[in-house]
Amino acid sequence: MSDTRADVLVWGPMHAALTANLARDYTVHNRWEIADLDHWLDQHGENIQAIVTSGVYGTEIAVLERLPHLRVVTSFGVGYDALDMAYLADRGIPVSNTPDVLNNAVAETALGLMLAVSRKISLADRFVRAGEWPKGKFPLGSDLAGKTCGIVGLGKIGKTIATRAAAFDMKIAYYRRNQPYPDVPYTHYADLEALARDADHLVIIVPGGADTERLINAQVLKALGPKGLLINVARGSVVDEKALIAALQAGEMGGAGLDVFEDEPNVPDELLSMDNVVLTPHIGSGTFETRQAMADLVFANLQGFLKDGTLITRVA
Ligand code: 8YV
Repeated sequence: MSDTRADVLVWGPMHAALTANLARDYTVHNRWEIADLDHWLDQHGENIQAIVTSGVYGTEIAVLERLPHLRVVTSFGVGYDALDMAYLADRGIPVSNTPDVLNNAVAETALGLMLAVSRKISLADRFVRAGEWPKGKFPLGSDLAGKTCGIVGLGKIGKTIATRAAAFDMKIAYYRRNQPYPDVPYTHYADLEALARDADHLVIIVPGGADTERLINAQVLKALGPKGLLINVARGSVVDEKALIAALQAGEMGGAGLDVFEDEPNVPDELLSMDNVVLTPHIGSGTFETRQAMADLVFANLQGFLKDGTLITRVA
């Protein structure tokens, strides 16, 4: 079968450069534009060789089962918890993601949220816009300097966050269940609650999925204490959102900076009304430079695989 006009199923709207590259080289089918998917799968399912999806869109086994000649899944994003990895592995279908190219952007988002929450920047902006400034003083914030940044998930993005937080003169500590990493200078905690107790900012950057589901539970949030701040740039699933709301309502923790949520794009009403919480719409990797690099990497993976079976950044 010729690889040049391979049939590719695209799961949801993608970055414009990726969309243009796909349209140039392949026969593209946009899943979200297919009115009768069941009928379409009967007609075209057997032609599909590749899927392009994202860490947000994921996959769906009921659709994958109707693609008997599927050979590869290329995903936009580093996290692949929304993809049916076990099912794909059973069928021997490899998956690629976009690691590394987004480390800086996600780390910058984490630092941005840390600053926004501790210096009340979103609240200060609302204060000025509402004409409150002439009427009185804005409340004080807290320094990052001298505080402890506790990182949950010291992978590549976690380390990138660590170097940036260290540049703000923060002390760096991290949680790892078992042994410390041999090659990092930061303080290791094998006990997550102990890290939460000692951290001023608890920054979550572990992969999503069953292993980390609700890792940040009521006990961890309580351990953070009334001044402790939670920063989540990982996945909503990692934090028990109901427990988070309860801890914030009870004043058991100081505040939160959240880029990810349990049921995106829906954000619980309780959070919307809290002034000590900064909310962003999953913008961790959302910069021009990074999204372009992610788009290029997805395309390079797809092209490489369909040409000669090479996946540059293969997950599994
Ligand atoms: C999204 C992310 O994938 O990389 C990840 O895991 O969460 C993000 O980069 C991206 O926003 C999908 O559009």
